[in-house]
Amino acid sequence: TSHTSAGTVAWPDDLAAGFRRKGYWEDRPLGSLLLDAADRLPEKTAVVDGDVRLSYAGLANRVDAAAGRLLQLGLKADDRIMVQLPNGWQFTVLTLACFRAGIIPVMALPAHRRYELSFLTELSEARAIAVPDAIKDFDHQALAEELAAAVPTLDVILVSGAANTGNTRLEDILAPGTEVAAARARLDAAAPSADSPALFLLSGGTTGLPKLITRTHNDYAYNIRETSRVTAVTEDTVYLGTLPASHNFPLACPGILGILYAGGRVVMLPSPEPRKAFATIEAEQVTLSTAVPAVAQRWIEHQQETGSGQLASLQVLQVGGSRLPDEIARKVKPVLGATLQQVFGMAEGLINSTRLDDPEEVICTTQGRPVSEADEVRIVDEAGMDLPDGVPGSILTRGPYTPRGYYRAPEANTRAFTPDGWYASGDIVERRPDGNLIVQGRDKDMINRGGEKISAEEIESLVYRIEDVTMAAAVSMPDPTLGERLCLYITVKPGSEVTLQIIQQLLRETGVAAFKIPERLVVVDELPVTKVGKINKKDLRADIARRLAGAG
Ligand code: J2J
Repeated sequence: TSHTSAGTVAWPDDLAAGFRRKGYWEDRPLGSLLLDAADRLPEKTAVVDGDVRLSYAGLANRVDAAAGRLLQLGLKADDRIMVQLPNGWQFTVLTLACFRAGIIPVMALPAHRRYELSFLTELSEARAIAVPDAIKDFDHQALAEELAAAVPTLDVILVSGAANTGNTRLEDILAPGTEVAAARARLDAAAPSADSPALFLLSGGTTGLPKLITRTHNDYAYNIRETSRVTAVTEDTVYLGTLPASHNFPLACPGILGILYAGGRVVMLPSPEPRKAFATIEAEQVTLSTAVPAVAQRWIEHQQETGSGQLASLQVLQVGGSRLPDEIARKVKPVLGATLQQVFGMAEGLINSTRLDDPEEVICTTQGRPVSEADEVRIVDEAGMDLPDGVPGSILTRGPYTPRGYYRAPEANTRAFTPDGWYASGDIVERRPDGNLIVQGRDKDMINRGGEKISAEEIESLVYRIEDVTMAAAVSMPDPTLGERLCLYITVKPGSEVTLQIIQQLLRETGVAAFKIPERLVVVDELPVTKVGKINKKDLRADIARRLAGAG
């Protein structure tokens, strides 16, 4: 039987009972859990965003007041709200307010555009959306209005900054309240079940359409506790979050939520640009931060160029999201002065990491091991047979914070999950005899552009909208800064011409996130195929690597 809302796949009852018995699931909703520190440390600073500094008492007050106002707007528990906000205090207060009220945030990225947002709004049947008024020259508010006109369920638009008539100013919703104790008591009395969905994360995506991952209060709280433990988070931790906060890694591994749970301080920046990030690390005495390999590399280069003393407080730098080359890993401690923690995680659950006291060899050459004793990991061959240590194969995983299926995606579920609940992430992994994992590659059709995931199928299906394109294949090409970029191979109708500009223009007009737009086009007479008649992407990846090497 399912304890969670329709469309989600619950853990089998006997397993859920075991998770409770062993203390993995504590049956406390995230909203109250994350505000525990407000009782212990009311005066301590919880969130810093530029000039804004919120104490724990101030945060708790705003969160409860905001939860009350969201309910007054007509939203109710289990309703969905699209959250597309840059890193800032508003993101944090709104997310916690949603947890308090049982309203489910759908964690969209600031980079998403009409294509992704309309799909996600429809899939989640979102009733509300929270956006900034504009970022740079992109009018997020206008897009939200367009979505509300097109999607029947969507009728509440919350705007951070200058709200148009008819929309609600997000900062008004997130303002402090006056009757603190009463607001708290009301919310406590109506708290959501810890088995219910707390949030929707976006899948890195291998299928044609984006997928949503339901994370429950129970499973996400456990994710936060275990990652906080292995990263040694305490009240004294000062965390700098510069990656988009709606990603699982900076949100909860241990991230913003882990640091608030421990009573530490969260400092938010909308970008990892090194000058600003380093100045902030010094000003706030940051002890922990999170990077993708491309950002770690930029920070290393910036530090080598400037020789700044700004990083003295930084104790740990977590790096993950894509494979960190060993030679960059080896520079982290000597150049940045921080202990490297490699993290191989996924929004679908399983988090692996190196431990802070691991030998340097483990820290610099592996992606670590599962954070929880309850994580099950198998490395299997193509027939699903277990492989011995040292032999790379496909990773399968199950556990108390790895859900059993995507939201409303029965077909994707049959491909990504085995009948007995193992999630196949599509990564090719070697397990060493000491238990540490090394990510050797992947057998999923995805491009990992500096940690941002792009589904090849999604891009190809959009490119087929161009009449003159007869075949299309999106593949990764090697890139010295981002690791991979997106290259598109096509064949076209005889006599027709399709250029990179035409394709980029189409995707821009479709409203696809900029990071998914192909950066190089190769037009060929014929695409190579495998023995079973599928496009041979291995050959294409080799071909573009050869072309790039030749050009360089
Ligand atoms: C190689 N590939 C990696 C690594 C993720 C922590 C850290 C990362 C994510 C994340 C996350 C990798 N080396 N160190 O959610 O909490 C690739 C794998 C994986 C996919 C998941 C977290 N770390 N990857 O990246 O859901 O291919 O989560 O299956 O965005 O990223 O992507 P995503």
